[in-house]
Amino acid sequence: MSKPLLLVLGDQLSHDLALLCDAPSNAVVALCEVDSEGRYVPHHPQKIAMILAAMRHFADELRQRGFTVHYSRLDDDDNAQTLIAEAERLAKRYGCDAIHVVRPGEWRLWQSMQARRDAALPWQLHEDTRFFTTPDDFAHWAEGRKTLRMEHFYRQQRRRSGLLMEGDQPAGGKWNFDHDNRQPLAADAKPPEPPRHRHDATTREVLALVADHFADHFGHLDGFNWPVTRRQALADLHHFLTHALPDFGRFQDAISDAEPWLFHSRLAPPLNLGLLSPQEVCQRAEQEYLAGRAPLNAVEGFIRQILGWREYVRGLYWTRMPTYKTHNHLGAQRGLPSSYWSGDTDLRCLKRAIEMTRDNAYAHHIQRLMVTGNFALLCGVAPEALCDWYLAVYADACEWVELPNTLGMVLHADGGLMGSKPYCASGKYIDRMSDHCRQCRYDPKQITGTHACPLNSLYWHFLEQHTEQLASNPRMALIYGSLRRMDDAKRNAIRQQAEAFLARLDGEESYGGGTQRQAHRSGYHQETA
Ligand code: FAD
Ligand code: DLZ
Repeated sequence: MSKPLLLVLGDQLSHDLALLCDAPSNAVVALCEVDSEGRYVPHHPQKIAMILAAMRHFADELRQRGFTVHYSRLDDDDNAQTLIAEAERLAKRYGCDAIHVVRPGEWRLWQSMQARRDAALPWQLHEDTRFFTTPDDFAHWAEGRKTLRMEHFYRQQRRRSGLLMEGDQPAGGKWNFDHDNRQPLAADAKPPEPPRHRHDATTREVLALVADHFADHFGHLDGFNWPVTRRQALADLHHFLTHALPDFGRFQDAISDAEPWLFHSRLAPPLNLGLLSPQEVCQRAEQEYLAGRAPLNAVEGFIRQILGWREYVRGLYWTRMPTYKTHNHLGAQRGLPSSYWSGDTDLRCLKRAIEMTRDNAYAHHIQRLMVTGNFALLCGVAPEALCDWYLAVYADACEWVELPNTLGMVLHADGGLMGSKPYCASGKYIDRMSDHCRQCRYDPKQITGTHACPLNSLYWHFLEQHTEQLASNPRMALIYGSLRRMDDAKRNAIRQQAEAFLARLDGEESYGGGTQRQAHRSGYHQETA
């Protein structure tokens, strides 16, 4: 009788994983802590601790449910320290004749597993059924379309799922309530404090292990408060629905100098790990609307992020890889500024986004898109360098979701497949949506001079540099009209201001052009070696 090894990865911690539901009684379930997964980019210690603690708790739950489980610990002497090698070692040890695994969240692993389908010890890959859509569903939707706009995909997702539908019409008569969702933080708004999770012996042991092994990585473990069990994740979901969802919509785009979480859910890590399902999260949010406890603009905005954006970027990733990762439409070549690791910058908005990232392994969407993302876009940071940073520093980072957001949405490197225009912005945007500029040494109203906000000259410089690629875009017509109307003296002054800033940036140590990036990525190709 066949005896399978069922490999459960660190972001597949769901009891309804297809592999576990259909497991034969002789199956051995393996969860493997391995050094290479912690280092192929220098993951934030909070992210590593969250994943390893969640894996250990999940393994205990599986044993309680009667599964035979092998758990490889990071410091086991015989640990092979890569997922492929460790799974094959365990399969041999337990006399298994095949290794089964659900589609991993990153192409590099998927590719190395696929390559072993016909090996003497064959790997068998199973579809991940924990999303609203499979990559095949997305490919079917995309077939024959000239553009792949999220908004069109999202409408189909609403119809298919029935979420926020009244018959065949969207609840409230509109698909999208975003025009109500663009307010800066009101002075009297009080974002709720996230609930604190108790660290049991398992979590404490992992925190000590990670502190010991990954002390050289960006970030720290102080205040670690990510959920590591389904029970803790459900507590976070309940807290969000009760205390933050009603204001999620109107303050969705707000940025604050002091408040890291605002009215965001913090649910991406437990969703991506599998502790929560996207279906249950969306259904619970819809319930709040139906019960009259949260307004439609908030609930629709929230559900769109999960039912729309999350599924859409996953579909793009799996249908466009591996070439997607190589796109660089704007020819960006600069290394990652060293301030992304040190937080050492005079731009208050950038400094606070990086500090919050270091302290929490979290920054909300608008910080990622319009602060760290916008600055990198305007400076021409190379996609690979920026993608590696986002993949490393956030607790929720996984390539299937990180790559389209960074390469496509932030850097416009896919040439507009994902977004019809780049999200470039000057200091004026940051001033409108945040309270950073009041505490910054730069003035968002000045374009040139020692006090001018660097984002202003960088913004015009970016537009000028990319006239060929962007000026014919109808959505950029207005801004290119303003650029054309600028007199030569002003244009020259702006160009000089931006180039002086970029020259200073190039003088600092940067990451992404060569050896430092290679060092951070060592181990990246170990699986295929
Ligand atoms: P909320 O603001 O509360 O949103 C609710 C949920 O919607 C999130 O938990 C998430 O599951 C989903 N969501 C929201 N926006 C997006 C989006 N654009 N794409 C996909 N899902 C979305 N999200 C990740 O999960 N992992 C990543 O590695 C990641 N990298 C990103 C990199 C960049 C450059 C940008 C601009 C965005 C990235 N995002 C990523 C999307 C988004 O920023 C995070 O999902 C969100 O900030 C997580 O915080 P939250 O749970 O409080 O989200
Ligand atoms: C991110 C991560 C880390 C740090 N460590 C492990 C690990 O030791 N074992 C494991 O199974 N998974 C880990 N992960 C998550 C994997 O990197 C993730 O499963 C793949 O990137 C595919 O999404």
